Amino acid sequence: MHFSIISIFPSRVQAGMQEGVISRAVSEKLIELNIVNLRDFTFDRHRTTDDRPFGGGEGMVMTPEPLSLAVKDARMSGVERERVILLSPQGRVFNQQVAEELRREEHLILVCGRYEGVDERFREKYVDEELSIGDFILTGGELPALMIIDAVTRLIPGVLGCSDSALRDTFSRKLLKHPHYTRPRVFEGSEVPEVLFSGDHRKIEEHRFLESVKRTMERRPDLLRRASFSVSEKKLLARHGIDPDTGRETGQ
Ligand code: 4HQ
Repeated sequence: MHFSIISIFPSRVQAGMQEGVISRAVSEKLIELNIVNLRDFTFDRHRTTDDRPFGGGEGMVMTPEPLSLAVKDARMSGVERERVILLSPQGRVFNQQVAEELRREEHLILVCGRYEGVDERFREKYVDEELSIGDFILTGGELPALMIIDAVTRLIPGVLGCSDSALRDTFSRKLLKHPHYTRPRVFEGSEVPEVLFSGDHRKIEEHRFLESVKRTMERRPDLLRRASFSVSEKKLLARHGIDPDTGRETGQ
């Protein structure tokens, strides 16, 4: 899979992917990254990428010409599934489902805006989709682009060590993860739950499942309403006095 990132801060984008899982995915040729310096597509002495807004008002707007030239330059011949994504708080909110959808593309061109945003005509003519990573305002689209590359890359087969660990993750099953424990067995007076030493794998799985449901109920009840449980999971929840729909203790 190919990723192109268009930015006026190419070194910051580079720095954000220099170690860990993503850089390994690059060296193992599971993904290819192409960082495009937007200033390479300016022709004035100051290499300008922004200008004052028509109609007046605060802030600067990114001019459409360099952005359009950078997108045309990033395009690859022979690639059919290509998507130009603009990072912006006005976009569809990115989540695990969107990450899975993007994984099916061959080439993502991620456009990182700065200032107040980009000229509307660039958006209309070149952008396939706007994505937001959440309801807050950042200084630029570079971190959102890195987050999207990270979330999509770990879904590519071979990127994570354990082949199916991406599938068991928190959001593919719409439940939060159970608590994790490792050594030491006692930390500042707190012990690891006894059941985890029982060697009874069925009991351990049941314990973890119940902890997941309880956490989800406490922290993200919105997720629980969308979770679906198997017959045996429902029975287990009922045995522990938990309503499978609300996660609440039934008191029975
Ligand atoms: N910005 N999700 C403004 C974001 C953002 C977000 C990126 C700030 C674009 C022009 N991007 N620039 N939230 O806050 O993606």
